[in-house]
Amino acid sequence: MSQKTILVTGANGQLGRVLTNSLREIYGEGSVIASDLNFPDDNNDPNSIFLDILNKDRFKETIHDYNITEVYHMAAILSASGEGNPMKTWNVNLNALLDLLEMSKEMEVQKLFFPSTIAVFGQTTPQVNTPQDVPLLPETVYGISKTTGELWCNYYYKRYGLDVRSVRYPGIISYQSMPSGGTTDYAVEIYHEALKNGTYECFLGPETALPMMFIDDAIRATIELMQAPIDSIKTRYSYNLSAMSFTPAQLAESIKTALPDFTINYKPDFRQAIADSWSESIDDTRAREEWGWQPRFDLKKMTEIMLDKLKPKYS
Ligand code: AKB
Repeated sequence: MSQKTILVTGANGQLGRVLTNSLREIYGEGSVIASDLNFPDDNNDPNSIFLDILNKDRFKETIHDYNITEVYHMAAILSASGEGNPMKTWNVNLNALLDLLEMSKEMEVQKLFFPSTIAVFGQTTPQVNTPQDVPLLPETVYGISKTTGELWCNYYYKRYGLDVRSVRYPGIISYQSMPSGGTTDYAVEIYHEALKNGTYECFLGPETALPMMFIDDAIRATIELMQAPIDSIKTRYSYNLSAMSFTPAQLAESIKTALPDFTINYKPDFRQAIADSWSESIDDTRAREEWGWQPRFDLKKMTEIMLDKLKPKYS
């Protein structure tokens, strides 16, 4: 067992929850402190704490009081919600990261994980097989904050030697909790609605291809990156990360193989423009070469698991 003490911010979010559990399986329950603004009413986890990351003093005290050596900074406002309150999104996604980078430099934090996203891409980016190094011109405040965050992470590594590691997550599909505030959320909602009502109204058009990833791959990527030998991590802003890419129509077809009566209709809203500004698919050669990344789940396998896991909830 390692001596590290880990803090997960945003630990009640879609990724944070599953990540916290996986880290506890590896490092032990008491070595992973879960923090968030809200937890479920029935939460009885003794290692969970309320933490508002905009409260800098409290953030600092938490790192000090728990002797935190590693932080997975998962707290963020996602693309669709972010457009509702750009200044708050900037504060949460960027200013709190800057506070954390500064605290990490001054305190005992040795390693930091920063989740970036395909939202850093924009109209200047080749949309198919988007390479690692491309001009970034994001169009959402979420994308702008994550692009800037990547640059600051790179700066703290180069200037102060802080071991910051990061991936650009695609849309994440999970059965453990509902995502909220993202443009890729349709790809989770659709499974719930298929089982509950047999039909789904999609807020993106049928041909909108986006990069996606099953939660198990996303969590394994995060942990493998953080466990990789320091010399292998040569990219300090953020790694492109890829598993699969599909459209709402293709996802609906895959659900129909198990639920033939499932129907879908399309009513694109403001999230269509956000999706249209992002990549369709990602080239993650750099992650594969530098720290051995390999996805394990494709659309077929993921659909089987999603329907299997969610079925008891609706039957
Ligand atoms: C979102 O849709 O905003 C997120 C993301 C792709 O980062 N899931």
